[in-house]
Amino acid sequence: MKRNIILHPDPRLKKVAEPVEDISDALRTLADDMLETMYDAPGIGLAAPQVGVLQRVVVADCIKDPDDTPRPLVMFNPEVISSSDETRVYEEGCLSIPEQFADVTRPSEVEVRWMDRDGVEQTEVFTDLWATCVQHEIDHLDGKLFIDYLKPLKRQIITRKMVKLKRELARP
Ligand code: GNR
Ligand code: NI
Repeated sequence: MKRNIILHPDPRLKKVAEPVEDISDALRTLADDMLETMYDAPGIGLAAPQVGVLQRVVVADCIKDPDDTPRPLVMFNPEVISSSDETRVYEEGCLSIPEQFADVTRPSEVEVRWMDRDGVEQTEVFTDLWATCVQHEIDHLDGKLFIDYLKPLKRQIITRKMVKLKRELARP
C-alpha cells in the first residue's frame, strides 16, 4: 500500500527516529509500503520519517537503468561505521522537498551496517550514488535534511518556496 510522503517543513522531519527492536511483520509491511511509495514517486530512497513513522527504517534502490536488475534494499537501524576522507559533490533532491536541488558534499564511500528484513546483520561498503543516497537516508533518521548543509539564505529560500507550495496544495 502506498503511503503519503510528508513535505518540508514539518516537525516530524526534524525528529530523531527510534531504533527498531525485533523485526516484526508490521515492520516488513512498512518496508514494503515504503518501497512501493519510493518506486511510485519515483525516488531512489525513502526513510520512514518521510511517511510519518519515527522509526529507523530506510529503503533504497539506486539502480536507475530499467534494463538493469532492481535492487530493493531494506535497512533497519542502519549506521555508518566508517567514511572515506575523500568526498564527492552530488546534486541532491528529496521527495519531501520536491523540485528543489542543491549540491551537497559528502564522503564518497561509506561502510554501513544494518539489519535486513530477516533480522540478519549486514555490512557493505557503498560508493557513488549509493553512498550519497544511504547517507541522505540515514540523515533523515536523525532529523536532518540535505538543505541543512546549505548556507542559511539558500535554505530559507527553499523553505519559503515549500511553505508556498504546501499552502497551494492545501487549497481546494
Ligand atoms: O529520490 C531521491 N533522489 C536523490 C538524489 C540525490 C541525492 C539523494 C536522493 S534521495 C531522494 C529520495 C529521498 O528524498 N529520500 O529521502
Ligand atoms: Ni530525502
